[in-house]
Amino acid sequence: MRLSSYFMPTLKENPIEAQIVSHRLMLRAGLIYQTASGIYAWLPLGLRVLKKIIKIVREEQNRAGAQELLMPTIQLADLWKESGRYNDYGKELLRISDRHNREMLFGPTNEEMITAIFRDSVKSFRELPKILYHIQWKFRDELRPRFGVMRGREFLMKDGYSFDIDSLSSKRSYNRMFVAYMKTFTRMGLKAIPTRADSGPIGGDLSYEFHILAENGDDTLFVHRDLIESNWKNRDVDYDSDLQFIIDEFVNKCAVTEEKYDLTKMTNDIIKVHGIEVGHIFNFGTKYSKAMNAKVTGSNGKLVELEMGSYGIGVSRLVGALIEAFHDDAGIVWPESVAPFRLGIINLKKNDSCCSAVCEKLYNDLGDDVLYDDRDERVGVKLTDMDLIGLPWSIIVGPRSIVNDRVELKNRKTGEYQELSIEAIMKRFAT
Ligand code: 5CA
Repeated sequence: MRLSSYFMPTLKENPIEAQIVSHRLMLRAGLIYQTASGIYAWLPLGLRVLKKIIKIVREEQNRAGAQELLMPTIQLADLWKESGRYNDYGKELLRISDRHNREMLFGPTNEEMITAIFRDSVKSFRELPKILYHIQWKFRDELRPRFGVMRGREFLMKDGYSFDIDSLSSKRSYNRMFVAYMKTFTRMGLKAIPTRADSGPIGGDLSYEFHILAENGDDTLFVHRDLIESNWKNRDVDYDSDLQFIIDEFVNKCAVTEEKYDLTKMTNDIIKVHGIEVGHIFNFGTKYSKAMNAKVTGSNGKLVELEMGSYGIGVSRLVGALIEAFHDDAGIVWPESVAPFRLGIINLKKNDSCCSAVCEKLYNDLGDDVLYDDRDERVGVKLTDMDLIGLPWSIIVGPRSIVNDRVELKNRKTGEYQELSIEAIMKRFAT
């Protein structure tokens, strides 16, 4: 992409409405635009990050055996009356009606809809287990939307749902998702802490939240020191094997949300910290299948209620959480796996034909994941903007080094510059 024609409306000043650094930087770097309280448009640069996050989420869900579908955002209220949540959900639920005065709602989550789909399509235990997921916009009319995309009203979620014949098999599906979540967040460069939590309006008695530790985190947690210091490495996992031993690495050490705080279990090793909830998994047994009469025939020919779980990842929230975790005074410092572009090219002298020719060549040869700052701007502005938007690498092409066929490579994270030949650059970054 050429920056001279790219739509990237950056701001010089800090927007006063933004209270935390990720919200400030998302507005300043032109990632999002607020259209209403808690509702954002994703501008091109922000959308690229969102898509990279989606790709990782999708790959890890598929790897764990989950299958993608896509359910609508608008749901019939009747479904929610079946489960009883139409009354329970309260004002967070955006209730609407169509031209026939039929009661509808903008989905805040999809347990009811997926249960109905499954109930009407699957009749036998032979078709189990199944995990289905989608990545879809949700709406929750939050009382206090704040911190930009961190607590929005409209937000993007990956929500998955498992269907099993009995609780043992359901626990296996739950374990698969637990491990898939650890792999997903690790690939984004994040350290996620699985934290025992309340299940709230989703229901059930087994639920873990996945938290990124951050000073500005909305949630208070009590976490064992070892978990904070641990460094979980991504690894290949055989999803058909017993995954419990991986999960035990985490759940054997105490990490709880404030609601689960129990003074009698606290020791000196347990530390009070703040976290951002980026994922939440639930095993709620037959709560929805019972209420909605979702049954299959078991191996003995008798009808059994489906055992279910649900698994959420805050896809749009992750953009904010990542920035909370990765920034410095100059701006965002994206990990490579989720950076909007992997590489920037800065032309220090646009009217120097040699500099421009080298930039053009690098830009044409290095693939799609490159942002070329070909603007007629001062060098200072170009360098500042590149730091603000936080691309992991930038190639700086200036008249002095170019005479020796060399350019500078800047590492955004360390701030280090390295002079390299054009050939070496090509070798390193060609895709
Ligand atoms: N149906 C279940 C899981 S599929 C569910 O809705 N779980 S949830 O309520 O915990 O939401 C899942 C994830 O969505 C949360 O962990 C959080 O990361 C994200 N999320 C929830 N509310 C918001 C919000 N208002 N703004 C941004 N992200 C949110």
